[in-house]
Amino acid sequence: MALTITDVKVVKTAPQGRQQLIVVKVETSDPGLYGWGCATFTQRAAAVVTAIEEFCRPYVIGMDPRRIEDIYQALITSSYWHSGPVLNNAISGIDEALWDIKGKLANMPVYDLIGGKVREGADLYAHASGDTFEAVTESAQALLGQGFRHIRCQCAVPGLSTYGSRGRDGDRIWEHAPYIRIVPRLFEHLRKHLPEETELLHDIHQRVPPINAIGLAKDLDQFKLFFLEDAFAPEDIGYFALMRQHSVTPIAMGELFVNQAEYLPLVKDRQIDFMRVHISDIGGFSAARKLAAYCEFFGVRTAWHGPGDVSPIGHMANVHLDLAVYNFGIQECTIFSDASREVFPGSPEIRDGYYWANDKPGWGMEVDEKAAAKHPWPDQPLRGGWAALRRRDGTIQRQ
Ligand code: GCO
Ligand code: MG
Repeated sequence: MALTITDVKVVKTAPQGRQQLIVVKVETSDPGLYGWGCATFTQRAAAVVTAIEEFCRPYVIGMDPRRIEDIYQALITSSYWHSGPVLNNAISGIDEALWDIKGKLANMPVYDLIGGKVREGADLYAHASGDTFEAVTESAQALLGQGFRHIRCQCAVPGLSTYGSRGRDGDRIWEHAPYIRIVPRLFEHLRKHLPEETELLHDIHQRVPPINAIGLAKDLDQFKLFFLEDAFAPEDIGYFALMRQHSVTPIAMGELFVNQAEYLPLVKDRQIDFMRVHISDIGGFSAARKLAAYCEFFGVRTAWHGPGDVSPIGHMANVHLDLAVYNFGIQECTIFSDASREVFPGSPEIRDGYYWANDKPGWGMEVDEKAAAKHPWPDQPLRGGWAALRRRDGTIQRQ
């Protein structure tokens, strides 16, 4: 039977605070058969919308939506220069929508299309933060009380705009030296006050010179973290070999990767332990399932990026992989607002520290377009871009 793509629509919504979410709807010649995909890149959202509407939409209309891999490869090669977060997110929106359609055609959840469940739920980590060690401890204790077993802990550094704490929007000043002095003391405090079985995580967010990040990992060895994240920027991944010689703290990396040339060598050389790409940033579900299989052969576990600037459709794509991929490690979670759940019925449920999918076909999710329209993107001076972060002397600092 002939089946073609008849339209590609972009839904822009912000039901979860300032995050400018983008989801893509692919419609087909079969009335009522459509799919949803995540194309969210909040700091350059308007550029992704243009890439979808001006380039991807006219290119895929008329194609057979069942040919996911062919469409994915065609979209990549339709511009000689490719890759990068804008184009990859645009492709992801379409790619993930095609997997949703495939599941609906097969009357199966996507996790069944890729081999079926190997576990029932996706074990999660949640975020604890605060201005003092005591506040971080209380925040972690509250999460333990909600059933989480894995907690990422971040503490404000006085006077500095610290990643992962409320101090972030202050004066936009950052110095790494006080930070690397405070973090080991934070974990010493947490180990004294939290139950010993608590799994602790931390995100450096590429804000420290590479050799100091190696020193920090070494200092943290004694606290037996579940993982330490983004010790280096993608430009500095050459330092991972040295990291391995000095620390046995498990290493997570990947949310900033956009191209396989960046991440495959780290896996092959067993220099990281957790691969945590932002799935839409590498091109979507098709790219991520291949990457998961590659990682399995090298003993590297998955820990897909799951912050608030992934749409709930994107979170669900994470969860379908989490359920079906043997080498799953952990899943970062976002606690969805009520408004977000109204816009995205069927979003992953959190119970007992796990994300649960439902057994409906495709992603098992819907987007309520009327509810989405009630949450337009907010006016922002930089249209979602981040204001500069600087050292005290004025030097621009990676965020
Ligand atoms: C994480 C991330 C995020 C990013 C954010 C950038 O580990 O969850 O570091 O918090 O900072 O996604 O837009
Ligand atoms: Mg991170």
